[in-house]
Amino acid sequence: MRCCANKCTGNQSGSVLVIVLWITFGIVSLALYFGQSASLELRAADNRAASLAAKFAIDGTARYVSYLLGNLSDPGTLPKIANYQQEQIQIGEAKAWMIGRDNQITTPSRPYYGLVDEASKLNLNTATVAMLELLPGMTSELAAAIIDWRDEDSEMTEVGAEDEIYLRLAPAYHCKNSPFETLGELRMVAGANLWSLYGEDSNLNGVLDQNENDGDVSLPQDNRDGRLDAGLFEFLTIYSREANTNSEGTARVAITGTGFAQRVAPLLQEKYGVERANQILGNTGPANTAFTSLLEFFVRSGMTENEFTNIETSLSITNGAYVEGLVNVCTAREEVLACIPGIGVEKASEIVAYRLANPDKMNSVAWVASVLDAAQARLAGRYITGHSYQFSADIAAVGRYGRGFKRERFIFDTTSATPRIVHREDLTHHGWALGRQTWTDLRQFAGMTQ
Ligand SMILES: [Ca+2]
Ligand SMILES: [Ca+2]
Ligand SMILES: [Ca+2]
Ligand SMILES: [Ca+2]
Repeated sequence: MRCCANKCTGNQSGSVLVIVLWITFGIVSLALYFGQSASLELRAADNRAASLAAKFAIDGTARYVSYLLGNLSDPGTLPKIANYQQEQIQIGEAKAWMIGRDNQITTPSRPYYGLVDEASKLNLNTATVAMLELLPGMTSELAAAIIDWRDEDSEMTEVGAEDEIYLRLAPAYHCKNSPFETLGELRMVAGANLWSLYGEDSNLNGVLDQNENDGDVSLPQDNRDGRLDAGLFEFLTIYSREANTNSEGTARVAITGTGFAQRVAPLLQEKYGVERANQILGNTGPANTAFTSLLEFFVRSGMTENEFTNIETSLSITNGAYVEGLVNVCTAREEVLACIPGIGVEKASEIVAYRLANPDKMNSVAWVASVLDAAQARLAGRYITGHSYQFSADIAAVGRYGRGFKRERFIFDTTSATPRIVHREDLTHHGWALGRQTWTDLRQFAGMTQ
């Protein structure tokens, strides 16, 4: 019996031990769970704080850009890189970058930082179907559908699209029949798809990122040829326009229509004296000659480039309030220049080479006459300008330790005295856009400070 009692006591002690062990295990698990949860909560709060800091950095950088554009020493030109800060802009614990474009390089492997000139692109609302068709990645169907989308009528062009196409879609919608108000609207036009709009540049940073040059290993699909085959978003804008006033706010002198000589004479006399003014007007031909562009006026006037550049922003080819959609020949990339009649693929590379060799001339359209002959200049003139008044700031920012990545694009219009933000768009969903090196640098910095 004693033996049995001892055995029972031993069994009971064993059971108690197991229960105690289970309870201890439970308490430790709970402590670990709450510890882990608190740590995750802390991390999430830290990320939220970083992303808020990044957002404030973007807003701060946008204000900086607004100030910069409101105080340009040379209005109508893209600010020189040396004159402002465009990368690693420190705002509190956050840093911001302006993702730009180097229009002299077709396939950059690392981001270029700076403001982007919207007039360096083709204007979706004014480009002709022939010009649109020449863009890389464009099809004749999409080019025709773009014209049908923006024109008032519902008469379908041969390969285009009007209501009868859009109303058959699910969900159905109407053809717009009025100008594009955002570039993103292009997604709704028949024939547009991810490939035609983005090409290989899935994060729209103008850089050939690793996943954009690895074939099908990761999205997007790409041809792994070491070149960035950009989509239409890269080459198009809807914002380019010039006010029909000069930098002092006075109306420009229209050189179209009859009686242009009487209108231009006072300006020429004021700048260059009566004798020279008469010479210039003598060169331009009969008093009622109409010019289709400032470049044509320059070519026929026999003025020197300097003489013309001094009065260029006082002249205009319209009586309207604005001239819409001219391409800035001083900043446009080769693919855009190739779309312009009179320039084309043949002359586009010569234009780019001339720009590189003559950076000091890039505030006028006059130098183009050194690259094109008179007939080509006459064709090209009505589509080009030497000035820009709309700039985009594609601002990316990170908070503490490189966390909380955010990105927004702002379009600034400087045609009035105070720059206005005419469009603002969140691009964060396109993912990391600052290149591999910045990613590595930020991670290393985080490792050292954490
Ligand atoms: Ca239409
Ligand atoms: Ca890219
Ligand atoms: Ca890929
Ligand atoms: Ca490629």
